[in-house]
Amino acid sequence: MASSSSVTLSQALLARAISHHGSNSTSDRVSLSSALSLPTFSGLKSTSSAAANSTSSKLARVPRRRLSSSRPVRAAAVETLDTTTETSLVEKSVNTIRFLAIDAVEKANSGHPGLPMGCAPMGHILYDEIMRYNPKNPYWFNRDRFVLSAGHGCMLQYALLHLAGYDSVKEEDLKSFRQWGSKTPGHPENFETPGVEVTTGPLGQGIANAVGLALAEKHLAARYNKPDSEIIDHYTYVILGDGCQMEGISNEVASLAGHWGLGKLIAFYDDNHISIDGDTEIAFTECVDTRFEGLGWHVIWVKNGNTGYDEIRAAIKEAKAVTDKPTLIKVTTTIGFGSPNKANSYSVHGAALGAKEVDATRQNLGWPYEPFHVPEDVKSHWSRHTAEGSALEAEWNAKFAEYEKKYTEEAAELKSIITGELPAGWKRHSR
Ligand SMILES: Cc1ncc(C[n+]2csc(CCOP(=O)(O)OP(=O)(O)O)c2C)c(N)n1
Repeated sequence: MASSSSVTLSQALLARAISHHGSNSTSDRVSLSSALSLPTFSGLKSTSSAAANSTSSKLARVPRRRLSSSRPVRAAAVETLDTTTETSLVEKSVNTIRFLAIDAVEKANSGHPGLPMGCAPMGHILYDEIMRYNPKNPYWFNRDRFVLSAGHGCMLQYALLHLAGYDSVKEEDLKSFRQWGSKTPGHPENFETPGVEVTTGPLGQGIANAVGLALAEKHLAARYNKPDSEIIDHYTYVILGDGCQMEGISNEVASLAGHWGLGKLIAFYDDNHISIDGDTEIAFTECVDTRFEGLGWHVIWVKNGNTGYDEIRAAIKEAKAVTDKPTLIKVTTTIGFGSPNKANSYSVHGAALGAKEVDATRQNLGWPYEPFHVPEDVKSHWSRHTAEGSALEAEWNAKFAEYEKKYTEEAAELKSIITGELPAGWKRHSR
């Protein structure tokens, strides 16, 4: 069982967050009680990658690498997939993410389907295999953080929160995408949607916030971790696109992250070569890799972000092994992956595909389901995150209770930082 003090800590966190969100709903209170139940710790499973790669060779080509002195101009892509290939669970989950995004944007007749369709594989791996979080308590303190710096692609984040079991993004919320007052606004808002860490949309801002989150982790770890208890230990993951890379602020914060050696910051650069106006060849041809290396980052290139699940997994493993530098994983993807006539073009960046192209994409990816449908095997695969998340939090609560016994002063200080409550008698001390 969690100690009463760790329960108090959890409650304080949740209460503060709920009041911050202006919500006092029953579902939030239910979330708290499930967050505090303590099922057996089962550890995180990873999905099989062998099956996932079985169709890779048949899938679409990857855009050419940017920046060499003789840059070739890419031809517009037309992707065709062999739909008779048996679909593995990972691919099915990835396609679920793609179609939730396609369907929500279609229903709203507004939004950005291209990024979620291209980034679904890295999104799936992050939320299903890598990140530690508790969907029933989005405010568990030692959770991994995720920031979608390319906030326009927010249907990616909403689909992931939905699959992971966050109460903030139910099916009806996906169906209310971009509607007034919904939990799924056109860009992620941390005060609207529990599970969204920071508001993003202005390009470059998210990566800046992510640097701040990673800095906070490093600072708190340095101040409160003890040789026998790493009480602060979480990663910050971020997805940014070409648009974020073009913004000056992203370079400034990347410089600071490199200077500070933020080893637990892992950024995925969605290198899809398309931006709002067309091919990046027309305006953005710098070598991002060498720039980041110059800023003190470890840089990895995943050449096949569309279907290279193992490549993505290996890159994350390598990134975690580099503890003294932040890592940029450049993931080359195809924007609008799976759309036969719009993939790899700016037309899929910020507009609904249109009924005809949605049908063609369903055909192309072999997706026989109705809009917003999550296949049972995908649902059941993801359902384990609720128990696993509660177990992770319970394990941390127990660790904190031990820490508190040994390091009373530090624990009190840390609690005060986490909850924002000032220590008793602070007025007296401030004079
Ligand atoms: C600071 C800022 N300027 C302009 C915009 C408008 N805008 C939204 S998305 C976008 C293009 C983003 O391109 P990219 O990151 O390549 O996204 P992708 O095309 O891959 O979806 C722009 C210019 C913005 N959101 N923020």
